[in-house]
Amino acid sequence: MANVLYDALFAPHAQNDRDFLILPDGSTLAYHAFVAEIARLAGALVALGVEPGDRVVVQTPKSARALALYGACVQSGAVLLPLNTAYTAAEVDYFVGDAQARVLVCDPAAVERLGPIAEEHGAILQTLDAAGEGSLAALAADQPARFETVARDADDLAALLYTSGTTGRSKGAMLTHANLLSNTEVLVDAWRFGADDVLLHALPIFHTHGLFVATNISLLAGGSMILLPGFDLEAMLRWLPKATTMMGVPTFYTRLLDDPRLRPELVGHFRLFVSGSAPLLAETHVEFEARTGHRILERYGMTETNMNTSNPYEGERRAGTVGPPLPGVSLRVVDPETGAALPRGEIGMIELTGPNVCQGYWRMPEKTAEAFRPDGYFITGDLGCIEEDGYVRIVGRGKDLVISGGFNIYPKEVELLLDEQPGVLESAVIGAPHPDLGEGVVAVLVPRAGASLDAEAIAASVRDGIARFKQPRRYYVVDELPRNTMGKVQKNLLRERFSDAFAR
Ligand code: MCA
Ligand code: AMP
Repeated sequence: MANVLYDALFAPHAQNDRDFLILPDGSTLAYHAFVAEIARLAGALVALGVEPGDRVVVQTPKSARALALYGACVQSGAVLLPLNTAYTAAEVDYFVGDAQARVLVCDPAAVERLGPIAEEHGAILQTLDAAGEGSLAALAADQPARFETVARDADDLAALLYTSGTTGRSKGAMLTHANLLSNTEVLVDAWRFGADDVLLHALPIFHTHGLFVATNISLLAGGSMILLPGFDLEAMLRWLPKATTMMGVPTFYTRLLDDPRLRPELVGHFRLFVSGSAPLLAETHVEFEARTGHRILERYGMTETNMNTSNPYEGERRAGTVGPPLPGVSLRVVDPETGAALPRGEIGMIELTGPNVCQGYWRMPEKTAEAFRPDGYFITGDLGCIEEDGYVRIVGRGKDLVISGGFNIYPKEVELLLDEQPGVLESAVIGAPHPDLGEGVVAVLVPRAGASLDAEAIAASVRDGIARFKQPRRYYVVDELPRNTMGKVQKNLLRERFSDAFAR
């Protein structure tokens, strides 16, 4: 039976003897073995009662089996909901409840924290650890290496990826089989991926970049991936000579540049370096070329839209731009107030449409309606312009968002928590330039009359509420927040004032 994504990405490899994964200890996993593992995991999901369309929430360390679990969700018709491993129990609670998960897969070390959450929401708890072992692995081991693929159409959901809103709760972007496959096909072609490519994979597998862009492209092209648990500089330097391509957030590149061992000999054989998820400074682009001879290919994407634009493989990779729209993507820049299209060169809101754009937000029709124009264009919240020759330049964000090391932090969520702290009248959370992470999280606090604030005590008390990467790394106390005549906090003034919060 037809299953759009499975048939394109996984089924063709059922008899493929070539290596798909190269693991940190040097061992390899052949394509056919990966497909068999997917079948066993799909059998395990069905044995647990998973039915087509059910949500499977996964918060596990990165491993070959965790990656196979993505394939298993596709093959069994389930909807994968991957979660950042840094999320606290309170955060996981929301996702499991909102998505009405059938299964929650977590690290065995998290069972005590997450067991009650699974129980409360009627989800079945399973485990997978960093070695890919756990109750789900044990269940899968008893399943056959073949699984009757569940039929899924182009418009059926493959994944729910949550992104926070500028106000209020996190929203699940509904990604269909067609959304994911169409983008993969375009990127394999645009970036010339082939079966001889070896991709150095150090990104997390709970976000689009590591999960869909890197993995789906490798699968469709039939290439292999060196699957590292995360970004470790020594491991990167060890593995770079064995790879031909790498995808990373800008922090990957600045960290490599900070090491004198990044020399042309190390990467002379490389075919392609891709950067995305956060702005790559033009100086990083220039410095990387000077040090290695490679021009990083920068592209622009979003959880809701997959990849939208890309600098060309052949042709000029222009520093400070994200390149023209990818084939099939129609992109325009409009006046944020009126929605009127702006001429080339003028800065406004970036809006786009194409087969890559998600179907809206899970069970939030009003949020979906707000995110799209009546003619179907998705409002990205990013500000930019289209240069005369079609290259897109992102110049800022119309949405209140901090991107730190490629992770998104929505200030509102942090501010709500800070405002609850004793002695705090109000707060503003901003991003300040950070030498390693691009932006770092800064909290500006206003005390209640007569109160004196203890930043350390406040930092300690927000610790269990939100993931570590969202927690402010600098606290400042001010008498009042700057406001415009409408009473809105002028964060641009705060960003200027605290721009050196993380100065080297
Ligand atoms: C780790 N920490 C962070 C971050 N990561 N703090 C702020 N921002 C971060 N991104 C904190 C930890 O809590 C810890 O704090 C300390 O830093 C060290 O943790 P560790 O895990 O050792 O950090 P790391 O391994 O050095 O990780 C940094 C990293 C990682 C390599 C930049 O965050 C990363 O892999 N980021 C990639 C994110 C990504 O894939 N984004 C794509 C999403 P403490 O020591 O105080 O406890 S966007 C997307 O998918 C769209 C569609 C797109 O366009 O691609
Ligand atoms: P997310 O919702 O986590 O997928 O983050 C998407 C956001 O990351 C976009 O809306 C942009 O603000 C930002 N982003 C992604 N790629 C780039 C890039 N190459 N340059 C600048 N910003 C980027």
